[in-house]
Amino acid sequence: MLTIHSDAHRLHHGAGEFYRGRIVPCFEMPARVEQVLASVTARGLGAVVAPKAHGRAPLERVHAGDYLDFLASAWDEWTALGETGDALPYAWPARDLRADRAPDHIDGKLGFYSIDAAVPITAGTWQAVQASADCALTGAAAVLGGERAAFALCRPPGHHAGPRAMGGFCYLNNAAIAVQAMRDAGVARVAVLDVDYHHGNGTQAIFYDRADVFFASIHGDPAVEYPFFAGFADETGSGAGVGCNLNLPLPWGTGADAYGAALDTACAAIAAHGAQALVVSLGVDTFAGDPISHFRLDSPDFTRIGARVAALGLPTLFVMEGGYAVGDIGTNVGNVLEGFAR
Ligand code: Q9C
Ligand code: ZN
Repeated sequence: MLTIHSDAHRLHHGAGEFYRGRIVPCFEMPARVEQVLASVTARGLGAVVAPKAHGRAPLERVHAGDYLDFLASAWDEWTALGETGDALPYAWPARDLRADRAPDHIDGKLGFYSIDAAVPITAGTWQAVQASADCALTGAAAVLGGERAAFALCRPPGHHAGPRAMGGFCYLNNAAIAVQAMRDAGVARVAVLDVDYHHGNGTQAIFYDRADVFFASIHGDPAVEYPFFAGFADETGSGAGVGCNLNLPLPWGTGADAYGAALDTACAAIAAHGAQALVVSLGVDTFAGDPISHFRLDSPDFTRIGARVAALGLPTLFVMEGGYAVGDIGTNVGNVLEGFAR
C-alpha cells in the first residue's frame, strides 16, 4: 500500500492547549507521525512518497474562502501584536451572540473561526496544514488512478475542522477534501468511515445535506465526550442527505465486541449506500492505552478493523486522524493497514 508523507508536518508544533483551566502540553505532537512512519517502513507496507502540491482550489471546495484567508494570515496578524508564543482563541460566538460577522481583530477572528482552544497556531502551522491536505489529495489521486488503497499520513489531523472552523487539533478537513476531490473526478458516491475515538463533527457538517457522500462514525458518546455538541444517533442528515449520516456513539469502556458490532453496522450501511470509493478517517485513539480517550481496544483488535474494512471491497483511502499513545501508535496503525492488505 502506498503511503504519502511530508516532513512539513514538523513545522506545526504547538506548545499547549487549553484544558480544564490550564494550558497543558499538546497531545498532538510531531512524534506521532514519526512513529507511524517508522512502523510503515519497518513492516515493508509499500512505497512512501511525498505529496504533490495541489494548491488552494481543492481546499475551497470544502472550506470557505474567508476561513482559508484567516488560516493563511493568522500568524502574521498575531505576531504583529508583538506576540511570540502560539496563537489561541479565548472568545466564541456562542448561542445568543452575533455569529454573522467576522471580527477585525485577530483575537476575535481566532474565536470566530474555531470551536475550542485545542488549536494552537504557530509560525509553520499554515504550511504544515497545507502539506497535510496535499497528502490526502495525493492519496485520493492514487486511488483514482487505480490503486486498491493508499494511506495519507496526515498531520495535523482534520476531522473536527468544519467549513469555517478549526477545532480539536484540526485545521483543514483532509478526509473531506479527499472525498470532494474524488467526487469532482467523477466518482458518483463516496463513503466516509470515521473510526477515530472522537466524533468527526467537521466531516459530518460538510456533507450533512448531501446524498452523494455517506458518513458513518463510531465514537465516544458526545453526552460525555468531546466534541460534546455533535455526534448523537439522531443526527441522520438533512434535505437530500436524510439517511446519509450514521452516528454510532458508544459508552466509555467499550471493548472489542461492542466495537466490532458497531463496525459491522457501519460497514453494512456503507455497502447499502452503494459507494464506489471509501475514505477511512483513521484514528487509533480507541486504543486502551490512549491518554485522552476511554475505549478499550487492544493492538490486535486493529488488525481486525483493517480486515473488516477490506471486506467492503472498495477502493480505499486511509487518512490519519487521532491517536495519542505515542509508543503504540505505530503498531496500531500498522496493524490496521496490514489487516486490510492481508
Ligand atoms: N486535552 C482528534 O483526535 N480535547 N482530536 C481533548 C484533552 C480535544 C481530539 C482534551 C480532543 C481532540 C483528531
Ligand atoms: Zn480523536
